[in-house]
Amino acid sequence: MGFSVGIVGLPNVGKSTLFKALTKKTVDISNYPFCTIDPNVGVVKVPDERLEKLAGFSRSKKIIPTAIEFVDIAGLVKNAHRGEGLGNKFLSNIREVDMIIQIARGFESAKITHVDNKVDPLSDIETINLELILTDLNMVNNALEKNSRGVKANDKLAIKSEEMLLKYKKALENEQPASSVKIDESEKEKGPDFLGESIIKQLLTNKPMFYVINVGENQKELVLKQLESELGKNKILFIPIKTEAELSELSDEEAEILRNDLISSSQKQQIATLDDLIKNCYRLLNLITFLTTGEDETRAWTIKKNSTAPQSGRAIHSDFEEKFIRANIINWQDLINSGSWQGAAEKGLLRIEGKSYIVKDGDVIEFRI
Ligand SMILES: Nc1nc2c(ncn2[C@@H]2O[C@H](COP(=O)(O)OP(=O)(O)OP(=O)(O)O)[C@@H](O)[C@H]2O)c(=O)[nH]1
Ligand SMILES: [Mg+2]
Repeated sequence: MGFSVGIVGLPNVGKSTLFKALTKKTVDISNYPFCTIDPNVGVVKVPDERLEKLAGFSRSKKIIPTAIEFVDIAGLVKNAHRGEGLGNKFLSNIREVDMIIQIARGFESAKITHVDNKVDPLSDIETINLELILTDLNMVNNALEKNSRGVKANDKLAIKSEEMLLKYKKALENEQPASSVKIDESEKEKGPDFLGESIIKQLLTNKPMFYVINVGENQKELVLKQLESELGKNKILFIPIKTEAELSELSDEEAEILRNDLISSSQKQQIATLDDLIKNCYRLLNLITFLTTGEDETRAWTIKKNSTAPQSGRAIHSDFEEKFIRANIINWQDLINSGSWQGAAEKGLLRIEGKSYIVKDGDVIEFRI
């Protein structure tokens, strides 16, 4: 199961610099059959401190982290929704990803031109958000038109579709994202032919998104605070992308030492790292990790929150879902604290779980089929 994150923003804001820095944390792609091979797609490992510890416990020969794909999407310009600057192509690249990180420029530089000739991250964000909203509005309007014949013929599903699409049209016309529309679950499931739902799934502004402000080295704290209150604290990360790109050439330990030198302690509170960014994507996608461990390898697997044990098994192999009988499950920390599998079993910490068990983050699992 692969998840992908699109890097979106105006031209020249640091998207490719961020992409290159992220792909320094790249993984051996042969372990991830779901991955796309494309120069604009990078497969990036999800940092997880538990893996080393668990591998030490099991004396594993290999550690295989879980991964997310990042897609470097070319810069959008004003009127991209009308096809300006190859807009249609780039917007359709966004349609394919599971979530969006939107980059806005916070750094000053006389050498690097800004498309609007001013450094104003909020205005960058407004421009991009409006393009995404207008793209969605086009899509909803086209769907309404296509649907109108069914409505005229009094088709029940078409009438339902229209009701639903009109809610989205109204929000988008008010420059609100599709994600702001609240839809009752009972209104939703109308079968695969229900046009309304299939369109809504494709809307760009329905995807999870957060903002990354590419800050300069000496960014004023006050400016950051103001952005935070405008956009919402949990929707924004401040990252000095160029500095992080340079640090990504170093080992994690060296990078941490230099980062401490470069960024003052008062700023450090507000400044995020690439690892923070990756973890934030994971969180917004509602993903959790379960682990497998043995002498050959210790490995992390990505699943959606609230997956059952058989559904989780599918991350490894479809047989683990289809032929699932039971699973032996223990929290990773409990396993290490117990000193051995045997010790964990004696303490009653190693449990046998059936088909309806909901897997938790940090579960170590042995599937039985
Ligand atoms: N001074 C400074 N320059 C930066 C920073 N981040 C990126 N740059 C520079 O800005 C220029 C554009 O960066 P890119 O990463 O290529 O920008 P982009 O968003 O991918 O641009 P497009 O692909 O054209 O949309 C490059 O010359 C970078 O070195 C930064 O934090 N500070
Ligand atoms: Mg670029």
